[in-house]
Amino acid sequence: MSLTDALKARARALGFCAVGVTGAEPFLEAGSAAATRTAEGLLDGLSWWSSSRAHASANPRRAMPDARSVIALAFPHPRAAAAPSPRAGEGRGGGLGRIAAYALGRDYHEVLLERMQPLLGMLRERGYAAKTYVDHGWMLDRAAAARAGLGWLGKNTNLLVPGAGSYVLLAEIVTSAALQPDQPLKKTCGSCDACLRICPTGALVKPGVLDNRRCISFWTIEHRGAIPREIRPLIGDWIFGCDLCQEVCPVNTRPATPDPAALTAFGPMIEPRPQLEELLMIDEQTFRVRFRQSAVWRTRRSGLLRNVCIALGNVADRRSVPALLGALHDDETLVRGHAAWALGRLGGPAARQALALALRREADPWVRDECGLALRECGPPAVRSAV
Ligand code: B12
Ligand code: SF4
Ligand code: SF4
Repeated sequence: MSLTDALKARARALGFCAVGVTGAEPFLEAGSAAATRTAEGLLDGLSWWSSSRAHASANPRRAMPDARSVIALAFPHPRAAAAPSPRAGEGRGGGLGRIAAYALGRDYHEVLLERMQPLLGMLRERGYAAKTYVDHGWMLDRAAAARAGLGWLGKNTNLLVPGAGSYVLLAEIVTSAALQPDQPLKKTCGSCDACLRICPTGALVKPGVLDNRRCISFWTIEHRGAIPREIRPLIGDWIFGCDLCQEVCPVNTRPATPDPAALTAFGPMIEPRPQLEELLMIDEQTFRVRFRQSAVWRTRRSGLLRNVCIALGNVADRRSVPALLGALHDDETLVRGHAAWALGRLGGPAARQALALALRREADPWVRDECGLALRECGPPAVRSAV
């Protein structure tokens, strides 16, 4: 068996649902697409992204000048069983949030890096150099996967793997070994445009082109600080990431059953539709225990609770008012300001009274602004008070 075939067989045995090889020459077209999109502002907001990173990420030889091949790998991640939305009046109120499927298990960077180690060992024991990339490395993961024939780039920008769909995470091994390359697939999305139509923010500005500053995934995961008021209503009940453009994708409706061993790698899953009110009450220690192993950790407690407040404002169930009143006293200004916004959306006498009180005691200028705007949104009090 050739080294290429042996590596592929081992990768499959390790739970990767697709594996392919491409040469280490730069991804010229993808690199120039990334550079153009960066220049057009479509990646604005990502503090760690830059034009030079776009160029560098298109060159697998950047960190290994003698690289000959790129092994592209796709690993399936767990998906929550489709849960029906809670009907109005059900449960104890406040509604449920939604967490993107890729974040439900253990942080995938760790899972994939672990799974790649035996492949690295196979290369290194034969004297070849080998370097791993998973997401945060400087590499265009989707371009590598597409050129190595793992799947095709969908109109929602995700890589679609035949038989497995887009609920996969991507990684690469750049190596000095000269492996047998694969050819890109000829498949396309055809006339389907379901993802473009479902996106609530219009983030998919053209087929295959995403405007980062409109994507719910960006706002709820990557953005630090306050979320612009005009974006908040569009976020719906997502509190970490967004899967809408994948959920409607017909390629994902009949995915091959992922290897149970591969799914075990992600460990116990967190709740995909957590109770929003309950989340709003978690302290730093509880957040640490509950999310330390998951990608949700990235938002820290303040970012997650900011998102929870927005979801509560969008679910707009007045039974959440007491929980939001508590959040007006949170130590984090980010949480207090977004709690005020949510109370403005819910309205009613209790929300109005709490916002008026908060306005009197609040010292932070931004939170004060949010309280004032929320009070206006609540409308005039039913009975005019003396104050
Ligand atoms: C920045 C980033 C984001 C940003 C911006 C996304 C974006 N579209 O650029 C935000 C925060 C919004 C985001 C969201 C998500 N992300 Co993200 N993200 C990344 C990251 C770190 C860099 C992506 C990047 O370089 N973008 C710049 C654009 C221009 O490049 P690109 O998207 O990689 O690829 C495009 C170009 O290369 C071009 N291209 C490629 N070949 C060619 C050839 C030709 C001829 C041309 C013209 C163009 C072209 O088309 C590609 C697709 O648009 C990658 C990891 C990585 N290192 O690659 C993960 C990654 C893309 N994300 C991933 C995931 C899972 C997600 C989410 C699904 C998470 C979620 N559920 O919330 C969403 C999906 C949103 C969406 N519809 O894309 C996975 C995608 C897996 C897959 N099946 O494709 C990746 C690969 C991480 C990983 N290692 O698995 N993400
Ligand atoms: S992840 Fe959500 S917001 Fe982003 S492009 Fe897809 S549907 Fe739109
Ligand atoms: S929903 Fe349709 S257009 Fe969008 S990625 Fe899937 S197949 Fe392609």
